Amino acid sequence: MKTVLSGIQPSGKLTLGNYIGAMKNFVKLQNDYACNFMVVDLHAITVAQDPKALREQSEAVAALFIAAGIDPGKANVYMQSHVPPHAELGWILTTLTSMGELERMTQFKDKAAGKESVGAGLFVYPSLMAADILVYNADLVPVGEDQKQHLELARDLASRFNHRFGEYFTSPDPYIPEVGARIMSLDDASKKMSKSNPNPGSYIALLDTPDEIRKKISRATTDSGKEVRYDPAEKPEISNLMSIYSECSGKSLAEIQNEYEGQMYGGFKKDLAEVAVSVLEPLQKRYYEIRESGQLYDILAKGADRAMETASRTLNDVKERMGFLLPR
Ligand code: AQP
Repeated sequence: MKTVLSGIQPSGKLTLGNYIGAMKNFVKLQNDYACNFMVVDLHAITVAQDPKALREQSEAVAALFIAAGIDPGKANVYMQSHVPPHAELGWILTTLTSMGELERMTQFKDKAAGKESVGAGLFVYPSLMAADILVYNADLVPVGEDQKQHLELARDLASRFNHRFGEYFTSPDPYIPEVGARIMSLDDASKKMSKSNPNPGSYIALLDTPDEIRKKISRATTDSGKEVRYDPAEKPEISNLMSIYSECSGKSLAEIQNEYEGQMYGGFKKDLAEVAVSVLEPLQKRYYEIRESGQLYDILAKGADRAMETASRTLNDVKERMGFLLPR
């Protein structure tokens, strides 16, 4: 069975962007692949996190994985920091990464823009992400469009390692959805929807109440015209809302366009809000059940134990190939 690896940072409230771009695909893949889905807490600390908030958000992300439909009996669900080989292989791969490669990362440029001081962790984060993937020799990585460049680095590091120390790592492929790979911000369609955006009106959080969802969608910025037409270049804002509609309803963009032909934005937005609520309400119900069940830590421990078996083996093999003395 081929292997899948992906993760989500507990760096804020998960958004509909995280769900559509990543989690929906996690659920699809779990039946056909050996899946590892992590809460990537080591990545989250590349920007400052309040300890209490980090704990709460970590539990929330783990519970949302399961609420979204990931079955911990099929897929390993765990905390990245509970499997130490991630951090150790991350350091090893950092030593194989050039400054130039990291300087070219657009996500780093975006996150560092306008900041007086930027942590070194944010800069080297793509090497840690490469380690996350390579430590399981993952074949497939379901991610949103924004992670494509980081995945390219993972492929380059795999082949660099293989070239220097002998064939070992598999070259991972990205698995990016055709629609919804980049859900944009509700207040500015030139930026992606992001959980760390300081304006909560810019995103729909998976745990927003139905009324909050309705309010946010009704206030979402729309293009100056009137037509509900999919045209990301000319009508980026309405196109973004149509992508969300399509992903939440299962209807194609063409079907949605036909359905709303000749209608104004108002009616479309009202329906979109109900479609989003119909996806999120049952997910939220499951989420609160899981949080109350007291089973979360047990699920995370089992997931980490299973992941650790492969990860520690890989780390030993890597060290041996590189000339480290292994403990006897
Ligand atoms: N807007 C988005 N559209 C589609 N996919 C998205 N993803 C994130 N935002 C969108 C995908 O969600 C997965 C988890 O992302 P992450 O938490 O590791 O970090 P991120 O990509 O930096 O996501 P955020 O929400 O923007 O977090 P912050 O604000 O903390 O940086 C990834 O597969 C990502 O592609």
